[in-house]
Amino acid sequence: MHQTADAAIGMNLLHANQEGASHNQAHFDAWGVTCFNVMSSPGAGKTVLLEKTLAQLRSEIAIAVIEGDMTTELDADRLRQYDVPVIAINTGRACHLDARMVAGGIHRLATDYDPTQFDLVLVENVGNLVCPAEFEVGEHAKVALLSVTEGEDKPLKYPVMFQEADCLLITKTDLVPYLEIDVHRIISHVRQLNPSAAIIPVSARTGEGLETWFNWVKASLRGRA
Ligand SMILES: Nc1nc2c(ncn2[C@@H]2O[C@H](COP(=O)(O)OP(=O)(O)O)[C@@H](O)[C@H]2O)c(=O)[nH]1
Ligand SMILES: [Mg+2]
Ligand SMILES: [Zn+2]
Ligand SMILES: [Zn+2]
Repeated sequence: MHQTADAAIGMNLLHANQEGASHNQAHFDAWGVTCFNVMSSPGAGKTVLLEKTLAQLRSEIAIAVIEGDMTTELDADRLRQYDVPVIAINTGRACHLDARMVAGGIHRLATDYDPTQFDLVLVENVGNLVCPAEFEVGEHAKVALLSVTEGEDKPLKYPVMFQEADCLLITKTDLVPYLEIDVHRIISHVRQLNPSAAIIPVSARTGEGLETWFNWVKASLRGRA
């Protein structure tokens, strides 16, 4: 009933963002491109996962990356070594990518390349477990990462991210022996919120689970099945 002014402004922002997300998705659909929005806290392993993914799949799937960071092109430069188009977006003080920023990225992609040549656009979002889950950018699937060093309780404390995820990667499983953490408890917390997401424990260090992730990526490409 009663909405504070702040809540009303928040709803308007999300509504305007949703229109932008539909605009971006219409581009992706017209080009036959699938888009994943890759999200996590800072340091959970998004860029390393993208590096492994590009190394393994770029010969099979035409991939481009949209790389969001507050400042710097450090991550973008890491990914450029894989010879795929990487569009860097600096968000300045903003703590998430929004649809308008990503529109700028995909318009640049479409100016510099023939966008219909791509199968997949991977968007690496700004490190943050909160608002990236609410600001859609036109993605067809949300991929969330939670590293084992972050604690079993994080799905319960940041529920929106884990409710919205289509795929959850539990990362850095190589570190489990050094921690007081039970991966099964993480999984059961996620399942309370989200009965259907794919949940894949992975280690970029040992390679555990990466094959399952690569298969999820390939199976989730639209128009390929
Ligand atoms: N032990 C271990 N460290 C990892 C793994 N994946 C990433 N890291 C490390 O975690 C740190 C953050 O990784 P990064 O990909 O930059 O995270 P991002 O901020 O989510 O993009 C780096 O020091 C990585 O080497 C993993 O599977 N195992
Ligand atoms: Mg990164
Ligand atoms: Zn934010
Ligand atoms: Zn447009």
